[in-house]
Amino acid sequence: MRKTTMTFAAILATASIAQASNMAEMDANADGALSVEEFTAGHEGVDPAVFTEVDTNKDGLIDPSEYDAATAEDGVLAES
Ligand SMILES: [Ca+2]
Ligand SMILES: [Ca+2]
Repeated sequence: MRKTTMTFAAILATASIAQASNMAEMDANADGALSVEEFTAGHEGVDPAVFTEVDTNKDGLIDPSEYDAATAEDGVLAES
């Protein structure tokens, strides 16, 4: 019983960390921005057209502010 509770707590902790560093985890070359390859690898099954939508300044990279905007409540990547 005790072990089950501990495991559940560990899963919760891991989930909140993953949420916070989501973009950093997808940033495979650690340049602080997401290429279309990094973005589609991080969002399995995503339509590449979504990348274009998230990349609001159309420089071919998603920077943290663009990613934040996309994951905000009314953003393209908002979880429904
Ligand atoms: Ca990158
Ligand atoms: Ca951009």
